[in-house]
Amino acid sequence: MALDAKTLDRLAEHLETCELEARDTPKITDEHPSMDWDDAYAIQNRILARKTARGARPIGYKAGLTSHAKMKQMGVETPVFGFLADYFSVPEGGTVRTSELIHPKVEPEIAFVLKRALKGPGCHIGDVLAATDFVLPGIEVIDSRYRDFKFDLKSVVADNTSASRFVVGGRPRPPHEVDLRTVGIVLEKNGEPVAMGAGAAVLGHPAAAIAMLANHLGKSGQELPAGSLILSGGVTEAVAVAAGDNVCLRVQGMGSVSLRFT
Ligand code: 0L1
Ligand code: MG
Repeated sequence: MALDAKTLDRLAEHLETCELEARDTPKITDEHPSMDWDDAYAIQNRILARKTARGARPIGYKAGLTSHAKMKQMGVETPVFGFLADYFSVPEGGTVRTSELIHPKVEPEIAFVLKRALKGPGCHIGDVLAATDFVLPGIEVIDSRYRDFKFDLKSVVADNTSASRFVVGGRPRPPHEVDLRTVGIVLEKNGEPVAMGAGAAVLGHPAAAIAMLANHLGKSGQELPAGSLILSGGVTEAVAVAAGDNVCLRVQGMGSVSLRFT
């Protein structure tokens, strides 16, 4: 690690305050260019610890930058991982207040819910499918705390991979009833299709993102617990939203899920 504990604490407090007060900031590597990957995940873990100390509950994980469309949009090449806290969750058809966010964008995703714990290393797509209870449509609302979404990967990891809100719903299906590679998705904004794709856009198979996450956590002796909800990453590039927008994600054979922004 390149940063000391005091600096990690200070950066976690800074980024979480930006989240809670909907304020943007320059990317943190501008001031700490030597920050390494362990520092970045240590800051993210400190943000989680701050939230749980105030009574928030971790309910799952997310993989980000798992599709070529997203990687190209952000000019990066590696997936990243973050956590989901209970207050990120919005009810199906529910409302997101844009006054609580900086510059939200939405991503169409396939969500997984596990019936058994998953632990890496060596976790593969087959393990993921065997441990999955059901898959369902999800819309992630990302809201990077970095000014104009200008960041590098380590800064993004420290900022909990831009996680802010999400909704899941539609028609949950056991994973063996759906071909997650060919499943089609359409994201609509205000009734117009704005992005479309197929599950294979996520690392060839969305379950591959979950396997990568399990292997990543396995490096530090952690597992994905049974019951975890995991967002596998945007199938398409992210779409900017503003107050007044209605967003709906339709996933072939899995119904639809929607959100509105006020
Ligand atoms: O979920 C995601 O793919 C977001 C990863 C973080 C980068 C961004 O803010 O787009
Ligand atoms: Mg995402």
